[in-house]
Amino acid sequence: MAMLIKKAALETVAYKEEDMPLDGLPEIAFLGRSNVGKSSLINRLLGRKKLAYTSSTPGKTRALYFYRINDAFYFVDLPGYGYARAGKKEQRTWAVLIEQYLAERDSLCGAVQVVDCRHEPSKDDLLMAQWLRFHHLAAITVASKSDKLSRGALARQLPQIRSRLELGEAEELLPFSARTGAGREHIWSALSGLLKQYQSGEG
Ligand SMILES: Nc1nc2c(ncn2[C@@H]2O[C@H](COP(=O)(O)OP(=O)(O)OP(=O)(O)O)[C@@H](O)[C@H]2O)c(=O)[nH]1
Ligand SMILES: [Mg+2]
Repeated sequence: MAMLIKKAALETVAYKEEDMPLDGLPEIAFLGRSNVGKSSLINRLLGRKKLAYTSSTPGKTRALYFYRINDAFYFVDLPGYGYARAGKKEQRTWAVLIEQYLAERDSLCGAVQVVDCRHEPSKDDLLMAQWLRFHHLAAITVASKSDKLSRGALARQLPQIRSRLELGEAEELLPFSARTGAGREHIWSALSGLLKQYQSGEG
């Protein structure tokens, strides 16, 4: 069942660690290549069409956007990686900020890695998946833009994505379309699981 969203609002746009919220609410980070549909996924999950900024121009999300939900947890929309047209220096600045956030943030309870269901995951996608596993960060993988493939093509694509990202059998790979909303409920139940796991580990 989808979660009931009573409140959802942008709390903070963080360009550095000092900008991030201090209230200790659990956070779920959304990761993936630029233009893969992270912000669209957030909007669809929350049932708010224009909360997270989306664009057909890649590389638009350049900071960490903290969305506070039901005064209970945050969704954190991270800048997309692998955006070639950003300068090298700018790419490094993002990489440091993101890596520091993922490695050190105490209130981070899980990550959603988004890949485009139509394409073989990139080297950056694989590195990110391996990094998350290495750091024992609970993660689910979402295969976005499923409306762009037929059912058959999607069914053929999913095992390939799974194998390329070296996902174990117990790890979730969930197809999703921000256009139709298909897959939304499964993602919510996985996210509820991450939040519960975190809350039970805390006390
Ligand atoms: N058909 C289709 N288009 C989608 C879907 N999700 C996102 N898009 C489109 O893909 C483009 C990028 O979506 P965003 O949500 O802005 O992607 P992002 O990952 O947040 O991108 P950055 O912020 O640049 O890293 C937009 O034009 C969206 O409308 C989907 O499920 N289906
Ligand atoms: Mg975005």
